[in-house]
Amino acid sequence: IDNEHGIMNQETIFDMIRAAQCQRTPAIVRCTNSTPDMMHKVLDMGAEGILVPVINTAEDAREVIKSALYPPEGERGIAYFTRAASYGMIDDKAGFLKKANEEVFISIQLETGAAIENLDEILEVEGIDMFFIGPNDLAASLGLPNPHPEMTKIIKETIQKIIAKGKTVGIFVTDDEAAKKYIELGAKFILTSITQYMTTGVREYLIKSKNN
Ligand code: 3PY
Ligand code: MG
Repeated sequence: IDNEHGIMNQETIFDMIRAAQCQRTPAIVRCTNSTPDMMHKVLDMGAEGILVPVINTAEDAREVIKSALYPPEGERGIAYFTRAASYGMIDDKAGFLKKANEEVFISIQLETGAAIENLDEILEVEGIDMFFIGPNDLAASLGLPNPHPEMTKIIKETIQKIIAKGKTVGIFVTDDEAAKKYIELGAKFILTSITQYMTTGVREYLIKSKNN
């Protein structure tokens, strides 16, 4: 549920989380930024996880962990009346906090030259479940077009480094070829946007209708 670039208010995000879960699909919300209030809100709504953009340093990554976990591991504010806490219908409060910390899916986006430079330290941060590469921002940050052979090399090396640390990689793709390529390289989480499939279809349709 993309609330970095998607246009949604909190109620819409809440509905989308519930709709996903009705289909037994875990809901992961891409936050607008790394401010704690955004993460707290969507986790209180009952999202299974968060994806946090533009993480540049190990310190940034640690801040995300702090926001996503309840004490003692983190600083997530506690409320037992939220949807995440079954609206107060829990008896074992300590057990609830522990389980929430164990189960929350925490992922961060590596999408700047700084993140690539600091990758080794970022990968040392305990508790990040997935390291997601954002090729568009990364290319812009490095002053490169995308696609570009240098981008391909950097992305491949980044994927290899993440996997060598025993961690999980995710990446954004715009077509099935790229998805296949990154899955072969070891990516386990593929993010895409439906809009481009619609616009590609519309373009093909317009070309065909012009030719007829
Ligand atoms: C990027 O490519 O920068 C992304 O964040 C993809 O979602
Ligand atoms: Mg991005």
